[in-house]
Amino acid sequence: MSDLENLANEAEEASFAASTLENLEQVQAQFLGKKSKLVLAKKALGTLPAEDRANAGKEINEIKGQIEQLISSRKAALQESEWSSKFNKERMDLTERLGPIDRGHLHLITQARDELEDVFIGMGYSVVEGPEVETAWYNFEALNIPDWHPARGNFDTIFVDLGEPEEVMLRSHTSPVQIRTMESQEPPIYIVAPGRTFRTDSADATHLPAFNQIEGLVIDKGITMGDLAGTIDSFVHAFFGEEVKSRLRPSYFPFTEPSAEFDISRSDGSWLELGGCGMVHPNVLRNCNIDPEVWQGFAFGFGIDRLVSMRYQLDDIRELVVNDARFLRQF
Ligand code: FA5
Repeated sequence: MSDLENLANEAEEASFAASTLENLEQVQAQFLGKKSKLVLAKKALGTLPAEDRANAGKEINEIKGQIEQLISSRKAALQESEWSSKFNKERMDLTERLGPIDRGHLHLITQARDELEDVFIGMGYSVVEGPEVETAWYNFEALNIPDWHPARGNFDTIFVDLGEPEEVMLRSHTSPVQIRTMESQEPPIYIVAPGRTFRTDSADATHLPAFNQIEGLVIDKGITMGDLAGTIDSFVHAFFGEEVKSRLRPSYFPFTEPSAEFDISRSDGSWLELGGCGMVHPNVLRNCNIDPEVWQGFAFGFGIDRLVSMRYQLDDIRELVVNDARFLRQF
């Protein structure tokens, strides 16, 4: 029995010295296994005088209970630390990329284009696109501008030299998309066509050689100039707010009759020209095999870059293409 007295202390030391679960199993075998001192002692109980047996048995069981408890709490601690070191090793650090992230955003022009599309989609229009390189038929002739027509001079056209047989150019406005749409769709038609346009204009505070327009075309029965004025008014209110007014001024475009230019009011009381519009000329409808006796419509086209510079009161439209991040980041 005297051998057993220190056993609990020895087991405690040994189990703390075990640094892995595997080591601890060896400790367990050593102190509680078949060949352990405790088991041997139990077997030897029979050799004791009868009156000592009960006490000795009780003592052995107590020591056994102590050792079992020691080992099981050490086991829990080792398991915990093995798991946590495994988790730490396999863990993904999701905080690594936290902090200020410089993500950038859509360019002002793209934002405006998206918003314009949304406004017109809300009014029942669909969005269509056309090519940036056009033939004379689409850019001019079908739009009632034959080659002798002085109005061709108003569009400072950039030509592409591809040789015979056709005259090819970068489109000088988005109006050719009117023709492409009427050729491919039956009326009624309600479309807008945003896109890039090109002219030999030198860049200055209000002009760019490559700029953006958005074209609108409506072909239906019984459409009047009143519908056109009302549409432009609703668009201006939806895009700029209720306080901004619009007005139509008589003008001239070969592809519309009557034609007008439309302006919007500025906070200082002056007006800014945004675009042109009018009732689609009967010759244009006929060029697209649409009977002007049955169908009428209106068209409009305006500059998105002008609209953006008006909206954000930019002093110089060239800010939009310089792409200085310090400028762009503000919006
Ligand atoms: C046209 O281009 C006609 N196609 C518009 C139209 C469509 C009239 C349908 C009738 C029916 P204009 O040349 O005026 O028209 O140009 C329209 C708008 O484009 C101008 O009011 C202006 O806002 C913009 N714009 C024209 N040239 C430039 C330029 N160099 N830089 C920036 N914006 C420009």
